Amino acid sequence: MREQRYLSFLVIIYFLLFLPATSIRAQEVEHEREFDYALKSEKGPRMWGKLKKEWDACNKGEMQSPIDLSNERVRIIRKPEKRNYKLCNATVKNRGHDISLQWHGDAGSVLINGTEYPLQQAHWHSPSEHTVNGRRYAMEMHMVHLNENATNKIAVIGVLYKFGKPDKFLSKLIRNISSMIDKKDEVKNAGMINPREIKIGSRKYYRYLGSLTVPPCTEGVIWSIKKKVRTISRDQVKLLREAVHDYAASNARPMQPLNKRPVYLMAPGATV
Ligand SMILES: *[C@@H]1O[C@H](CO)[C@@H](O)[C@H](O)[C@H]1NC(C)=O
Ligand SMILES: *[C@@H]1O[C@H](CO)[C@@H](O)[C@H](O)[C@H]1NC(C)=O
Ligand SMILES: *[C@@H]1O[C@H](CO)[C@@H](O)[C@H](O)[C@H]1NC(C)=O
Ligand SMILES: CC(=O)N[C@H]1CO[C@H](CO)[C@@H](O)[C@@H]1O
Ligand SMILES: [Zn+2]
Repeated sequence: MREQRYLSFLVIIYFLLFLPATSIRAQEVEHEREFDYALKSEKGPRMWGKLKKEWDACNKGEMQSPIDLSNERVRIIRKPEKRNYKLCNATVKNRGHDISLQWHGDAGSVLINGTEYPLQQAHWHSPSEHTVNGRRYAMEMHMVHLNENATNKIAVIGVLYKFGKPDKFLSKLIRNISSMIDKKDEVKNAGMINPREIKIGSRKYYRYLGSLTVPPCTEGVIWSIKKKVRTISRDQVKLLREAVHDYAASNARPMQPLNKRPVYLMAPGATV
């Protein structure tokens, strides 16, 4: 009798102590990794469209990003792109799959074909997602703009980086990013940041219609990839890779089919 009591006591203790712990741990793992970048993983790029119904476009879409930007299929068009950015309060967030800089309030906008697209956030991918004539670069930054009233609601400006001198803008964020290594969902106040400080370089850029390069892979994204390749130091790339979770240390989505989409090289001014 005593022994039986003792046994049920043990069973109860077991349920109280261990089961909640294991189920919470399982949830955390689940929560940490909605998708990853390993080609053969069950949550890898080839499976994204099957993981959730809302992510359908990742597998079924016909105008997905990234793509290779090759000279022979680029058509030249002269059209200026106007950027009008403003000083604005920002936070740095570790999203697990990348580090993002999010502006809160009016950070200004970019004017595309007569429509204003307010700036929301910027984030980094390494190596680059887009390639130019088959060449992949060390890093690619995306500045994401959103106008919920427009037909194409999202406009992304992309900048490519090769190894060289450190990027000055990223240097300013080093302390914040270093403080959130491998801490998913960590948010740090970055203070007032003017997006104009992000050096973008040339006025020439590639323009095509694509998608977000992470789930839900939403289509109708107006892409502007700057032609000028800027530089970033090896330490900066290393830090950004260390900061995100292991499953996203390399967070570039594989190349997507072009499907006969036109790609333009926009070259305002007299020379190309
Ligand atoms: C910026 O945002 C942070 C956190 O949201 C807040 O504490 C701070 O007061 C804001 N600064 C300004 C100048 O609005
Ligand atoms: C620009 O806007 C006009 C009308 O608003 C539209 O007809 C045209 O297709 C747009 N061009 C591009 C490249 O989106
Ligand atoms: C979208 O439309 C709403 C309502 O007219 C307006 O308040 C908002 O500023 C518009 N957004 C943009 C980005 O133009
Ligand atoms: C934790 C940390 O390094 N926070 C810094 C983030 O950047 C702002 C602006 O430079 C600093 O004021 C914080 O101390
Ligand atoms: Zn991106």
